[in-house]
Amino acid sequence: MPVMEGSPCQTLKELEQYIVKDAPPTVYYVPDYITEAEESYLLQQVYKAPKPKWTQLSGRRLQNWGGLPHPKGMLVEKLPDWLLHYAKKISDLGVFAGKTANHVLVNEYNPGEGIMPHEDGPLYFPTVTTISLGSHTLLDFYHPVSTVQESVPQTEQSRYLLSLLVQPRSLLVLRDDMYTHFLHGIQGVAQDTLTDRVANLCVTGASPGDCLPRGTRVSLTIRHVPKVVRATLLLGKR
Ligand SMILES: O=C(O)CCC(=O)C(=O)O
Repeated sequence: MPVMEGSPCQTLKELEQYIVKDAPPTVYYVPDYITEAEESYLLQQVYKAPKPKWTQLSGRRLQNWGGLPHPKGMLVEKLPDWLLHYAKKISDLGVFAGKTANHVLVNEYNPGEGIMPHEDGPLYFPTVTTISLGSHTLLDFYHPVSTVQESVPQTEQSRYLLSLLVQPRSLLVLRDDMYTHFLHGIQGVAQDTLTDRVANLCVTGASPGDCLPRGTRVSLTIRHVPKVVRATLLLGKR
């Protein structure tokens, strides 16, 4: 790493201090997990990637690193050093049950962009860790659509659970029900008005009623894909 690092927590025990108590199990939110110098360095690396590395989707663009997760196993591609460093550092917290993260999605959202409510699904170890760069966002959580017939139609509004204010340079860790049961998404808006439903508000220095204009946010979503196939196996050993 070419820049001075910040390390507010290095063990699972230290991570426990950052549990968001007003959310269902389990959310860890670590403000200033990285320094401004690390943030600039990571943004430089993201924007140094060759153009074809980007995939444009409606509402965001992304880079996929590590391989494409697949039910039959992900064909592993080594992470570049700048991502491997953080994959190892976060894995050393013990959040992937002793395994090392081998997959990173880089998402870029301009103001007004977002991602539909979704689950991350069974191809990943059920923990997601996210470093945010460049701007805040509001990550919203929803109850899944109920399969029992309800008397009133279910809407995104009626399924809404809570939000998390995710600030630049923070680390967010979601596991347990917050990973496996609830859906998460980001509204495609250009500014966020905070409410008392933001579960980590007290550690962000923000208040209900605050209106935060969004800038361009880049998220590094760092995960472990347990089922992998290696190129040497596919090609056969000589
Ligand atoms: O950008 C984020 O923080 C969320 C990304 C996400 O939900 C995903 O890549 O599945």
